[in-house]
Amino acid sequence: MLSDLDIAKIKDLCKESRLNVLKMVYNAQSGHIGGALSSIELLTVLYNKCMKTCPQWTKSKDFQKRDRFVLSKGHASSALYSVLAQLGYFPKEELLTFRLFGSRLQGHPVPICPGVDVATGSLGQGLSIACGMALGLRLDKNPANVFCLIGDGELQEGNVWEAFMHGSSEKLDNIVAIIDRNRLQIDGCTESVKSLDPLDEKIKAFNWDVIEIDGHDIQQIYDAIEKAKENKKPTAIIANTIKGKGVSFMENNAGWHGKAPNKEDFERAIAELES
Ligand SMILES: Cc1ncc(C[n+]2csc(CCOP(=O)(O)OP(=O)(O)O)c2C)c(N)n1
Repeated sequence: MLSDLDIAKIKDLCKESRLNVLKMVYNAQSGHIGGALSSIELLTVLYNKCMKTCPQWTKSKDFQKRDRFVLSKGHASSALYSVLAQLGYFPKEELLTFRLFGSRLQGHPVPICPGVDVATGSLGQGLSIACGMALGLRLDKNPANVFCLIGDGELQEGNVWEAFMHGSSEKLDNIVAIIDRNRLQIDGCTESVKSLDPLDEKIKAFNWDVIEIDGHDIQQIYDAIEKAKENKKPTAIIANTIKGKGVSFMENNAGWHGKAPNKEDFERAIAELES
């Protein structure tokens, strides 16, 4: 159970990350806002309260013990970079180099960025990579866990379902898939592009346990991840979220999937987030 103080601190971090995402995408005049904003609470709780990892471990013997994270929906990189900067993986000033030539903070994550283990962005691949990592850790008798954040539109890639099949076939109990169920993809509603429901039953049929939560509720996110870590089966958390969460005119609007705001939209969004 998180204390009220913990929850207040996480909320402050989330607010700062929403502002960072806006500033990064505006400054670069390119990037993906909607799916970054929907995943802020998930990433913030995961990294600050659930994952065993720390930037200082990079140079120490503890490095191999770190929990791993795969951002399968790599286009939400701005949200991940904000969380990593808050934790001290690199200076916060570097956030404004997002998507610039030569920056460590590319549009999609690459391992030159401190805290990033794997290059992602080509949708559908992350859960397979995460299963491979989880299997490798088990073979090494390493108790670390692997977490993988997947978009719901991304679930339309067949490779994800091969990975679900593999995870249960190998009885991986050290992997947690978190699905950002914002119900929108690049072209509109997931249910009209290629229907996913009943998503929980489909994943259960692949012999994973499923926990469904409100993906903006900090306590629910924490409880679900902690339960998944203890589970003796691979677990998927379906996190119901709102694409563009926090900015009224971006919420539930597929048009803000991959569009940079102009000056007027940017100022409106910042004013809303700061109020
Ligand atoms: C293999 C592949 N095809 C297409 C794209 C382009 N693309 C980037 S994001 C996106 C939509 C993803 O939707 P969803 O997984 O629901 O992401 P979210 O709504 O969480 O941003 C697409 C098609 C890609 N990155 N990779």
